[in-house]
Amino acid sequence: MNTIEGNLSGKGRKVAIVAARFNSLIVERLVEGALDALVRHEVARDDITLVRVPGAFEVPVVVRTLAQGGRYQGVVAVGAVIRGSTPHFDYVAGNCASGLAAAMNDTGIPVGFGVLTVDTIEQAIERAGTKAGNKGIDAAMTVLEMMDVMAKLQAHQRK
Ligand code: INI
Repeated sequence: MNTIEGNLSGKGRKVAIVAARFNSLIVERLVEGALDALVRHEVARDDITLVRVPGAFEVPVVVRTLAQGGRYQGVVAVGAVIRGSTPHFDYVAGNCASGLAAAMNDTGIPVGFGVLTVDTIEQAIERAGTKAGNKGIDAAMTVLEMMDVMAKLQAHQRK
C-alpha cells in the first residue's frame, strides 16, 4: 500500500501571504503568525511575498492571481471579518471563503484559510495570538503540509 502525506518543511518553496488591511490590529497578528511559522519551517525570507489588500472581500482575486502565476507553490490568506448589525458581514465573509476555495480548487495551489469570521472583536483577539491560538500560524502550517502533499502527488503520478 502506498501512503502519501505531507511533511512540514518549506525548504525551497515560495509562498505568498495575502493580508487584508481592514481590522489591521487583528490582521497584523495573523501576518506575524503566518510569517513566523513559514520561516521556522525553513521557507527562506526572500521566498516569501506579502501582498496587502483593502479588505477580506478583495483577498480572493489576488490569491487567485498569485496561484495562477506559477511562481508560488502556496498562498496564505489572512484577514478578519467581524459581524456587525447588517448583512454586510455575510457578503464579505461569503465571497472571501468561497473565492478562496475556488482559487485553490481551480488552480491546484494550496490556499491557507486564515481569515477569521467571528461575531465579536473578543473572538477575533482570542484567535489572533491569545487563548485560541493564532489562525495565521494554523493557515501557514496547512499550506506547508499541503505544498508537500501536492509535490508528492505530482511525483507519484509521473511514476
Ligand atoms: N472587510 C474585512 O476585511 N473585514 C470586515 O469585517 C469588513 N466589514 O465588516 O465590513 C470588511 N469590509 C470591507 C470589504 O472587505 C471591502 O474591502 C469593501 O466592501 C470594499 O469592497
